Formats: sequence, structure tokens, C-alpha cells
Amino acid sequence: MSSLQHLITAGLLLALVLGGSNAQLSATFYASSCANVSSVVRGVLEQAQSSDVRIGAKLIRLHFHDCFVNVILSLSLATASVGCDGSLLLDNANGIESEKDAVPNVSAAGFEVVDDIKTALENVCPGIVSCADILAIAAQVSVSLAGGPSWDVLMGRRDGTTANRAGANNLPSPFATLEVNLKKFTDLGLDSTDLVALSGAHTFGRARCITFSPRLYNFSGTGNPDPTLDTTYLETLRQTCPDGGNGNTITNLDPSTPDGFDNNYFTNLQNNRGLLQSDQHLFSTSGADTVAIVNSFGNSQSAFFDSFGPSMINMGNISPLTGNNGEIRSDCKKVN
Ligand code: HEM
Ligand SMILES: *[C@@H]1O[C@H](CO)[C@@H](O)[C@H](O)[C@H]1NC(C)=O
Ligand SMILES: *[C@@H]1O[C@H](CO)[C@@H](O)[C@H](O)[C@H]1NC(C)=O
Ligand SMILES: CC(=O)N[C@H]1CO[C@H](CO)[C@@H](O)[C@@H]1O
Repeated sequence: MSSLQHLITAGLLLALVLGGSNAQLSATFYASSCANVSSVVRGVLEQAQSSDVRIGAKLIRLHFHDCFVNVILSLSLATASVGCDGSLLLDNANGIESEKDAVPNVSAAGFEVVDDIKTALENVCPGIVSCADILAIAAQVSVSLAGGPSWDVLMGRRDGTTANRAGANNLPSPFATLEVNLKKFTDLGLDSTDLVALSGAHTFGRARCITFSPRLYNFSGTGNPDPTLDTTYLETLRQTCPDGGNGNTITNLDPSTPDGFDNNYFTNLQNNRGLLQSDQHLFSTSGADTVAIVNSFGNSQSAFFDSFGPSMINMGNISPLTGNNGEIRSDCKKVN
């Protein structure tokens, strides 16, 4: 073979390897089996939103947690739930160690609405749409209902039959350094742009005082507040979260437009008004490549919107089960 042929062969092999894990995810996966899937999800979410303005934030966070089970910690790759496979939704039963019980998950919510979506879909196309895909579709519909960008959701994931508590406990932490959290993304094939764009989901939803109150009173054991925190915002947050008060009190992740999906999360960071320490690190870690990305998204909402969908697709591509692997659960809380 000529060196050109070698090059082409190598390129084809590489494409096969890279494309192999998600070859069957497609924007038209349900075109003939459940063409109305998106509008059914949208209908249930519009209804749910009328009684819970936070539901969209809850649902996109479920998709993130579902996808982010850390592969490295899995003891048995053959059976462990790695990636976007709906395992997060399983209740404890028959040897399933539910991810719902993992530490970062104590505030995860929205499970009832996932069940409502599943019921609505089983009524129109029984046994067709996986719970893992429901989370991916619900994430996109939630962003779009809150005024954010649209993107073509890739579908065709199947549901896992095991859950993995060790992995779920390895989710990124609000108290970790940028370096540690970025590594959790790069380990899963995501990059700095994905980390910054996806963190932009903190443009809506709420966080509990315990997830940021060390910044307000005793930052890193210094006895002082986090010096990167804007002093006016610090005073506001101290009123919401008094020292030694109820750690479960919630506040807006984006104080400027709490329920809208926009780029204010990034302008907040530029003004030292990031709520979580991990949010502010994206802008305040000196020399980090994330600083320029925050600036680009803070200065241009369309730059953020253009990146958000592709990064959601990258996240949704983390080790899905496809083909004959896994199953289509008929109840998202239980394996069939
Ligand atoms: C470095 C990565 C991340 C860290 C450290 C982080 C941390 C957190 C924390 C601590 C909370 C508050 C939870 C509580 O009150 O118990 C939260 C809420 C939230 N997170 Fe993240 N997160 C990260 C990435 C993401 C990503 C990638 C998404 C989605 C694409 C996301 C979406 C959300 C949403 C929407 C909420 C609000 C949920 C609600 O209102 O119920 N986060 N996050
Ligand atoms: C699709 O679903 C929506 C929302 O549930 C419903 O209004 C519409 O009639 C459905 N269309 C078809 C063709 O089933
Ligand atoms: C702050 O935290 C450090 C380390 O945990 C502790 O030794 C110190 O007593 C705390 N200071 C205050 C004022 O609570
Ligand atoms: C919504 C949900 O299922 N949350 C669970 C998270 O984990 C705790 C235990 O660690 C459960 O009590 C919650 O029900």
C-alpha cells in the first residue's frame, strides 16, 4: 500500500473506533417508532412547570448526574452503569445500589415528572422510548422553555440494569479546585469548553446553603470569607444563610435572572458573583484556559448558546448503551 492508502486506512479505523460507542445515537431514532416523542415530553413539562418553576433545572441536573458516573471507579466495567443509561432513576431493590442514595444526590429531584413523562410515552408508543433518552430530551425541552438555545437531541440510548454508587459519589464537587473538577470532565472525553458551557446550566435553579456557606464565614479555614466574593453579594448571601443556620435553605444560582436561561451566569462570574466556589474558580483561577471562555460567553450570549447544545450532545454521548445492550425500561424506577 502507498503511504496515502495507509493514511486513509488509519483514518477509517480511527473513525470507527471513535464513532463506535455512539454510532447508533441519532436525531431521528424514533422517527418511525414514536415520531411525537418531543412534543409529548414538552406537553408534560409545560404542565409541570405551571406548578414548579424549577422543574427544568431539576431535570437537566438529572441528565448530568446520570451521564457522569465515573468510569474509572467502576469495579466491574461489564456490569457497572457507566454513562447516560438512566441508572440514576433506579430505586433500591434486588441488589441495585441506587445512585439516588449517593452523597451529591440528596438534593436531586424531579423523579416524579420523569415518571409522568414515561407514563405519557407508554400511552402513545409503549416499550419504545428509554428512560435515558427521556432525560436527554427533557434537558433540551427544559432549556428551550426557559428561553435558552435549541439543539438536535441525539437518541437511541438504552437503559442500564445496574446502578453504581461509587461512581455517583465521584461527581464534581462545589468545593474542589478547577484542576480536580476539570479532570473529571477530561476523564470522560469532555474538555474545558464543555466544562464552562455546561456549568452555564447554573443560569437557573437553586442551591442549598451548605453547598457554598463555607465561602461566607470561614473560607479554607482562614476565619474569613472567600476574598474573591463580591462584598455586596456576600452580605446578601449571609442574610439568606446565617452562620450555623439551616443548611437546606435554598437560594438562586443566578441572582440576576433566577429562572431564565441566559448568559448572566457568566457576567456574574466576571463580577465575582458566582454562587458556588467551583463556579467562581472558572473565572478566578489565574492562568486557567477557562478564563477566556468565561469572558467569551459573558460578552456574547450567542457565543454561549452556540456552544451549549454541542456540549450537551458531547455529555449525552458518554458511554450510552445501544443496540441490544440494556433494555427499554417500562418503569424508570425499576429494571424490567
Ligand atoms: C463542576 C461541575 C459542577 C458542580 C461542582 C456542580 C455543583 C452543583 C451544586 C452543588 C448544586 C446545588 C445542589 C444542592 O443544593 O444540593 C448544583 C445545582 C444545579 N446544577 Fe450543577 N454542578 C456542576 C455541573 C453541572 C452541569 C454540567 C449541569 C447541567 C448541564 C448542572 C446543572 C445544575 C442545575 C440546573 C442545578 C439546579 C438544580 C435545582 O434547582 O434543583 N450542573 N450544581
Ligand atoms: C403529539 O403530542 C402532543 C402533546 O401531547 C399532542 O397535542 C398531539 O396531538 C400529538 N400529535 C400526534 C400526531 O399524536
Ligand atoms: C475556621 O476553620 C478552621 C479549620 O477548620 C478552624 O480551626 C477555625 O476555628 C475556624 N474559625 C472560625 C472563626 O470558625
Ligand atoms: C430524590 C431522592 O430520591 N433523594 C434521595 C437521595 O438520597 C437520600 C439518602 O441518602 C434519600 O433519602 C433521598 O430520598
